[in-house]
Amino acid sequence: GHKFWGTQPVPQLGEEAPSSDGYIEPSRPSSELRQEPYPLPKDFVWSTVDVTNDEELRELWELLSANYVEDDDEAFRFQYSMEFLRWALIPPGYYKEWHVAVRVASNKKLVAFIAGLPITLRVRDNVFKASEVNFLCVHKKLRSKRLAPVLIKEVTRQCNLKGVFQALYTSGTVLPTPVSVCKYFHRCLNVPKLVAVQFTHVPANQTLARMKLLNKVPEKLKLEKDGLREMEEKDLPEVTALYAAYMSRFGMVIQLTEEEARHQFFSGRGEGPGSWKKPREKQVIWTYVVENPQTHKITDFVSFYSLPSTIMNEPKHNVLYAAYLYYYATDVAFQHGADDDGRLKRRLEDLVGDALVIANEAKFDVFNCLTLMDNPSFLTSLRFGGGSGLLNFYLYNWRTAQLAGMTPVDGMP
Ligand code: YNC
Ligand code: MG
Repeated sequence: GHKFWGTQPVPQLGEEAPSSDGYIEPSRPSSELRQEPYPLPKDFVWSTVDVTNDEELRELWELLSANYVEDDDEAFRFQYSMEFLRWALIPPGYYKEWHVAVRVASNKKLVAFIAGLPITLRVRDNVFKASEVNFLCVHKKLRSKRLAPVLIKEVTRQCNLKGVFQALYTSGTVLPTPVSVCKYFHRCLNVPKLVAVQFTHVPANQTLARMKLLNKVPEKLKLEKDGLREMEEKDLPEVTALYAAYMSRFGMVIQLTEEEARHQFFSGRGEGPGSWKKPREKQVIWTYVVENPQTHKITDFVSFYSLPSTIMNEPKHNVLYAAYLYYYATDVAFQHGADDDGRLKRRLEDLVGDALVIANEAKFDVFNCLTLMDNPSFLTSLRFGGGSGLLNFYLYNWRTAQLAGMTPVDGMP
């Protein structure tokens, strides 16, 4: 059983599909909310991490670098950069109270963390304020002491105090109860390195040379003639509108205002624009648009982010440089019949194919994505291979029927 999750407003395992969508517990006025933090084991104190302060940001980076998510074989561990953490944790309207930390009382050492981020979420027909919960981490030496439930309750209390009673979160761990499950797919870019660090292996009927050849990425962009270039600030209104229109295809979507879109697609960018060719070190979030050369309309955009992993127990290589497909959109989706005659699929192959060209040019080792949005349509043709990892999506205090990997919801009520 789930001693903690069994007490929380989440659908319990084996529960029937709900007949209608809605909250599990009603929102409460602040006068009815608990005003004091939850008790911590002695020797520990509540704190926050101020990620606008470089020293505190470094403390968080150190905690996560040594203790955050690892793969099942304990071969790789996420290594979020400080720039990434700063970008991820301070979107417009963020609350410093939602960056919940636990420190050792005596020396103030940071030993646990959880973050909530304000979002506007649409689940099928309902739009509501929610908290996106991420970066839950307990130091390895403090594991299995039931600290995680205390962190979760405290971040929930902090969200409630700001009038937010729903949350979205993802985890590799299976908990009550996923609203959707996605599988990780990987596109090998640097084949020799990926084989050397055992991220992948040469199949029995193949050679390394053959595998390299099969995974060779073109040097030229498919959509350059159509106006593919790095996103600029002036593109924001069009990118925001294109994002909203494209995302209306899916059953569960984070809605973005123009300011939020600026943060998600533009602020994490380093210098630029210049050539589409950039070194990997330059930025966290990479966003490209297609500007029609005649009409100057933005017809497409594609983005990915840089999230390296530490390679454990491997003498020659220490870091796996991974790019993750983020959001994209194309106005081909709104052309009559494009879904049916393969036009949308071909456009996405070109658009995401160009993201592969850019990531490869920037010397990323691998390009990852999940089976959400329209991703399943281009995985095979762009030579992504299925990985062993799954990512479960969860909603806190919201009931809805399962979503199919966030693919378009057919027969939506
Ligand atoms: C997890 N990932 O089931 P039961 S993902 C949620 N998410 O409770 P203890 C988790 N719950 O089953 P440990 C969880 N992992 O008895 C475990 N749990 O009911 C549950 N790993 O607690 C678990 N980061 O403290 C069990 O376990 C209870 O010491 C056991 O700590 C867990 O960020 C953890 O994978 C994950 O740092 C902190 O293992 C630790 O093992 C660790 O004895 C490496 O806890 C890093 C890692 C998780 C990444 C993520 C999303 C987190 C979502 C949390 C839920 C948010 C709910 C919404 C709140 C806001 C609501 C509003 C408004
Ligand atoms: Mg614990």
